[in-house]
Amino acid sequence: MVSYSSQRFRVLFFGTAAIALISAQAQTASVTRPRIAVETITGSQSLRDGIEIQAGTASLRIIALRDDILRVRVAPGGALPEDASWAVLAGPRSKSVDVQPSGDAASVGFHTASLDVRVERTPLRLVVRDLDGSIISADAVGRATTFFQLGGFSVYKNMPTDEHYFGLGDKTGSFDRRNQAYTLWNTDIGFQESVDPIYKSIPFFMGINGGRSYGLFLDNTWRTWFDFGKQSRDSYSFGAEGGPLDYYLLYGPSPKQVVEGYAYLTGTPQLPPLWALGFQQSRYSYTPESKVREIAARLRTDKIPSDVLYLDIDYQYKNRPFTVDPNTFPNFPALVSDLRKQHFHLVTITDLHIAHAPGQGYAPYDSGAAGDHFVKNPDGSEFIGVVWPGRAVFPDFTRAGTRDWWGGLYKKFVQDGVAGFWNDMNEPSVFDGPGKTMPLNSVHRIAEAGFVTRTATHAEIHNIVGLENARATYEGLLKLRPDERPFVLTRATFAGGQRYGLTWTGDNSATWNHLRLATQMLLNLGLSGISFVGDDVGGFGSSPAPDLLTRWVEVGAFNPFYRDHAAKGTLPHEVWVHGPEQEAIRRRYVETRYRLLPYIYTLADEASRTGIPIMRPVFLEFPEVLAPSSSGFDGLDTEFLLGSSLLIAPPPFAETLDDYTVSFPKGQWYDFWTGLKTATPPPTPSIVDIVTGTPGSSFPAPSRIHPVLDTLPVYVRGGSILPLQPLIQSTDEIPIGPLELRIYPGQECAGSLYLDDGHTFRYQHGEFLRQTFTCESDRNSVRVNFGTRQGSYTPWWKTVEVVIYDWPSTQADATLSNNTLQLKTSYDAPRHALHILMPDSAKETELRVRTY
Ligand code: MIG
Repeated sequence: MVSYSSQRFRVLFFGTAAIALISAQAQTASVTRPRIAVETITGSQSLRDGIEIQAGTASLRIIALRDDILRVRVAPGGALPEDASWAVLAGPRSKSVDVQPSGDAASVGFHTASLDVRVERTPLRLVVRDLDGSIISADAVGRATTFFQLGGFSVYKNMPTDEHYFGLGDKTGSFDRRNQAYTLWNTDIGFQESVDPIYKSIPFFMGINGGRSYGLFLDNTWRTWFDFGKQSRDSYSFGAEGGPLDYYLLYGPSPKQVVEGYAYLTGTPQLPPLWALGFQQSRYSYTPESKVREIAARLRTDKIPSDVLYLDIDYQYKNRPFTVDPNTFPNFPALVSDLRKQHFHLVTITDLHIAHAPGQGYAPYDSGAAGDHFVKNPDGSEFIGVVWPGRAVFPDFTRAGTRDWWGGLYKKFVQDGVAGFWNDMNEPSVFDGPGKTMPLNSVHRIAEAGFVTRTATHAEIHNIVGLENARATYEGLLKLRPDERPFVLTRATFAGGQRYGLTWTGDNSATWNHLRLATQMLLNLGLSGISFVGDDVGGFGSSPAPDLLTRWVEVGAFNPFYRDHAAKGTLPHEVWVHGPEQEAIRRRYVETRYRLLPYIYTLADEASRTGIPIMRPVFLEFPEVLAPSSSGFDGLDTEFLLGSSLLIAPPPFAETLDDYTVSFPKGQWYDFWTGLKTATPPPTPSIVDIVTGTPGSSFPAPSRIHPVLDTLPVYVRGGSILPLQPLIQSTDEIPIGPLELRIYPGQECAGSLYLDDGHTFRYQHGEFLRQTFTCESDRNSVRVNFGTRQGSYTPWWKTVEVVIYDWPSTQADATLSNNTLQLKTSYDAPRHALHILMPDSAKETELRVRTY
């Protein structure tokens, strides 16, 4: 019998009409389709770069894109479906490496330079090992591991007892995804702690087990699901309601390598403008114009460093995207330019729902209808759904021409000087639609390089609407302002969304639990390729108590995207609203953020080149904290790292006054605020401890902390070199004074610095500054090496103030390798810190400091 599904793939060759017919059938006839289990190998052929396998009517193809990345495609019929992707870049999909075929009576497969890939013949099981023979990933035992049913599929894999799972974007629930199950279906919902699904779908996760990590990315845009041990204790599983079974296995072994492999496939984030890393103030909604001016003025007079203000939907005329209400914002261009003079960048919201307003002179509708850019009903008419403007239509972002048209809608706003744009409601949210979105049989018409030109139901496209909406905005802005880095903030997205801008976690609430939850959500987003992420500081829904807002402003200062935002109807929650005492604390954290911008921007550059997130779980830098023997490491889901140097340890239950424990990863740590070393680390573990894996033996003693509202515990890894700048009130301001380089002696002491003009693409043509630093120290001396500077960008500083922590005495001899002069030093005794002022140098220089 030829299965229904294999017919479905065969008809691909007959063009779009047949596809439309079959997919229409797929929605009605699914119940009658048989289940096809992929159970026994019936044939196989080695390929230069992998293997092709037949299993009854089903077929499998496993290709080694790199020695450490496999692509696995399985189809219920003989032909694989269309090779196209919204998430994986065409480059990596088209490259592959030579493999060495292998096989025996029990299995067929191949080796790459880092993996041993075998498919056991019966029952059919894919087992991937490293070259030491340790299993990285294996299909489940004792059950059918892959089957097709009802137009979709399910895959079951082994779930070792000690394996941990991370990723899937900003899903709620616990940090480690183990023992939880998730649905990926972009949904507009004011979420709570265990609400699923929410706004984004990123079908990528990482498994970590005994120091070995791998990633699995399911490249499928339909409604998908992941189950890490809810359905079955010994296996995890994933599947989709339709579309191709097409997944990638990425080998580490370190978690960082997995993250980099995922960025190789789906792209690294764009380097945002520097101002996007500054403090941002928003509200639903600041209106009228005078309110916006008042907020801007207050930020400046209160000296709250800040860079961005937002206009939420109420600045629009009748909530129509790409309009401005002439009553409340009568002189919009003047507002934008006045704010700019006060060093504010303005970001305006532009939702995707275009008001259905034919014949009213509303150009977005008229031009969109003329260009046939809107999603259709099955009968060919425009799909209309109710959202903020009332009845609205929805651009079909799967059409390159539609994205182009959409991008052009920004022209006037860009001319007026609006700096960035905010794409909300792009799940898409439809107030009167089934499941608060559009019907699943709404019709998209894919017209896109790399894809067969065809229709697709909303069931297939739903999860990528936000991704392609953000892309349309991003690419449109690039066209309108080719030498400015676009700023796009999107709520919904899919795998690969990092290519088109920033995202936030959506409608959180002003509760302590949401502040706590945000950390795991942002960490998991970062592990899912999206580095530039934040939450609504203070909580979107309801009004935060003073202490809660203060804590939130403190923690947010160390998150990548830092924006205070609140819902309509809540009390104001700008930093000053609870009086001068609270404001003073909050100001100190915003100021710290600005002083740290050289470090944070350096991390942004690293993220844009490698995909390594700015905000990192402790295990990304210290995978051993997940080892079974380290069960003593608390704080995995509440502590986080900013880059590799800063450890942030918010109180896990900050609403209480209880002491709590800060767990330190291995090495020496310093208090960021005092510069003092934390309690001496315990002696190096004995060989007996190591062999028996005594819990916690490789970590310094944890610290008991009493939570104090004005202090967020932040620590610096010994061996760090941190660049800081003098305080500025916005990123427009050129800092006055020396660059500060803080040296925290310790093992493998190093740091780096990246700088450019902060907003153009000239950095891609050499106009940047990159420098690395190393240091070596012993009891009596520290040597700091300043590497040769790369790039042609001229920095703002003329002098460098080096601060060496843990310095033992007032006495110091400081000289440079290229100069015999004694440098001026001063000693900050309470902080054990030696300050040295030295001239800036672009050439390799060594600073030598001795005590006598
Ligand atoms: O239905 O534009 O998540 O940040 O303030 C609410 C108004 C629509 C939801 C966004 C929120 C924004 C709000 N929007």
